[in-house]
Amino acid sequence: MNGHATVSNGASDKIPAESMDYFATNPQPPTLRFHSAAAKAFIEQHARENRRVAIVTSGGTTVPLENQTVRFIDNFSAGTRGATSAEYFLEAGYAVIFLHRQFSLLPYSRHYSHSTNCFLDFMTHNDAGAVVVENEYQKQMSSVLDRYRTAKKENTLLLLSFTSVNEYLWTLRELAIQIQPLGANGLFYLAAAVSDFFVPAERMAEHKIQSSEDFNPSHPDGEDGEGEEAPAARMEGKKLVIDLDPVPKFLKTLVDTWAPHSMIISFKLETDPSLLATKARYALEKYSHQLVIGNLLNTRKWEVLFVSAKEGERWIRVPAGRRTKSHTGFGEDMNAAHSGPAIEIESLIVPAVAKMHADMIANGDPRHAA
Ligand code: 9Z3
Repeated sequence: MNGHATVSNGASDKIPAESMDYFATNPQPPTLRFHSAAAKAFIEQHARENRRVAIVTSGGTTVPLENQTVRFIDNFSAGTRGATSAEYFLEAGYAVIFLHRQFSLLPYSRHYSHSTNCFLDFMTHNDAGAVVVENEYQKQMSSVLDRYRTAKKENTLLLLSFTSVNEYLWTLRELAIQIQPLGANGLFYLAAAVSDFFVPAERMAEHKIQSSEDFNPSHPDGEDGEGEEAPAARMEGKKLVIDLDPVPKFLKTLVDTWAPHSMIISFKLETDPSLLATKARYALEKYSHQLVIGNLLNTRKWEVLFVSAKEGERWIRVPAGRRTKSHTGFGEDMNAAHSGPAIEIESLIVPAVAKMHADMIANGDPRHAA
């Protein structure tokens, strides 16, 4: 199994030992049982209604440096890909579990949140003094509102949040186990920007790391006086030194063990264009799932590379003149020559994914062919 040590897990297949160790040594977040209960009820409803369920992950994960967290490592993701894609999955008839970084963009409200599109800029008073939406935004806002209210009424959107990479991993595993009864009707769309490195619980400082040497415990030779390991983040002289462990490769476990019958779509993010296709192909081979969507940091809003065993490689692109850099999808076309309203790339990605999923359901997953 790609060089992973494995341990037997009784009833199920083999789980890479590092994944087992992770959950044995890093604490279950307090939110897990609420998330689990909410997901169970949601999945049961949609199983009864024979609806496909997409688990969409979104936003960046934090890596706390202290248990009582003051400082943490974070990344750039605002959750645009995830929040936008979730809307298109709903439009395609899926129920969506939106596993997102707390305070990142949300489906529907993304159109009017954060400082670039504050909802207050869309409001005014009418003659009677009531607060109303400005005339020019009525149509747009009414369409977003209708879709939002439909999702609420039909209970097709479940919002679950995480902050740290630990919360993300525990919740992802829980959702994968919960979604198993749906078989091939389940889909994972892993758009969250998950940290590759973390501070393991046993090397996490309890309290705020003191920047002043006068208030810091010393850790000679990386060990403290009592033979315990030094915290992963610590002061050495005047420097803050952080040594992180790699996050185990959970995609392998997700594909092989946690959700072997779901369709799994991972994203591969690169900054160097010459690496993107190679790294996406490598991920597909390594994890043997259905689809890798490659994207580059600087062009991710208008082009992505689909890499799958079934269809090979193909680029999906928003035509020049229809591109948007905004997270709202309205206006802000970056090109001087506009040739029509802006197109969100997720409106092209999600239907293509849904079609591959429908084919997989109709024809069976080649991974499970005898
Ligand atoms: C992505 O590649 C997403 O498309 C983005 C979306 C994070 C670029 P935004 O939130 O950005 O819309 O601003 N997500 C996955 C990135 C990732 O961490 N992938 C792992 C990797 O590249 C593999 S699962 O190694």
